[in-house]
Amino acid sequence: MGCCSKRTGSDEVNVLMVGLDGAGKTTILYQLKTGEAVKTIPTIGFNVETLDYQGVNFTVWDVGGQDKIRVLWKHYYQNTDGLIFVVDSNDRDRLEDAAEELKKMVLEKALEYCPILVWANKQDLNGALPPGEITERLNMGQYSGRLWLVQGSSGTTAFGLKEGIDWLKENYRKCGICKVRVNMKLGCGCYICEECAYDKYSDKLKKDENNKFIFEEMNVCGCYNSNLTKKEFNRIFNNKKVLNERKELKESKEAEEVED
Ligand code: G3D
Ligand code: MG
Repeated sequence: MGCCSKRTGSDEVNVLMVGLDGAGKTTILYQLKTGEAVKTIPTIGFNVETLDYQGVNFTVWDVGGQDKIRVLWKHYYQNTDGLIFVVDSNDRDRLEDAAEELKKMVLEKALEYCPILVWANKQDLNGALPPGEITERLNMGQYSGRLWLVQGSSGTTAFGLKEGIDWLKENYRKCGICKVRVNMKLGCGCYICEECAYDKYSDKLKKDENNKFIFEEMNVCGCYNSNLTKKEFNRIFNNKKVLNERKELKESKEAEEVED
């Protein structure tokens, strides 16, 4: 094992579960709970429900029409590893509102590395839209840079709940070095953020004939698994180089302006 840590089942995962009121969050929470009472913490203007379930810490809120208190939620964002959005697949009239609320959460800076699990809930009802249609109505295609899954579920029958949690546990990642959250899995199964990869390994880089960085060693992350693809690291380093060049350009322009 090298610098990158692989996820293990014993890790704690902090998830934020949100959705419009009536989507089924509380029902899901009770469905999951293992005999212990769900702890409800009253706070100013809204309720937060929490539950620890098999190494997953759930924090649950209703969203929608509460923009004024949204600022308070930021206290809870900081340690969030995954975002769960629960949607009532039978409530066609409010799917647009749900899509809007989902987007607000996804765009939160503090949640940018979180995988997004959508529970397309109430699949037990005859009129429920299937997960594929929920995917379209929530316009999930716009989140192409993110890890997301739309999983059919039913809070009342427990259908799809385990699958969703397993997916989240599998898809939340922390950099093996600095522990920031990353959404990139390397071919070897290790995780590392761009910053650490660049800082730690840039001296091992060579440039090819097109002046692009090439990484020469297969076990760049420090593990002994040789499945790592060069393509992945080339992408990181070339992106990083472009970002650095832009930053330098901006700084030199600012310096010029100061001189003027
Ligand atoms: P919320 O916490 O997101 O606001 P709740 O939602 O868990 O309070 O659920 C709202 C209503 O939807 C509840 O019905 C609950 O029983 C129902 N519900 C939740 N999940 C499901 C599901 O998967 N299938 C079906 N059929 N119903 C579900 P009531 O009648 O108590 O308002
Ligand atoms: Mg509730």
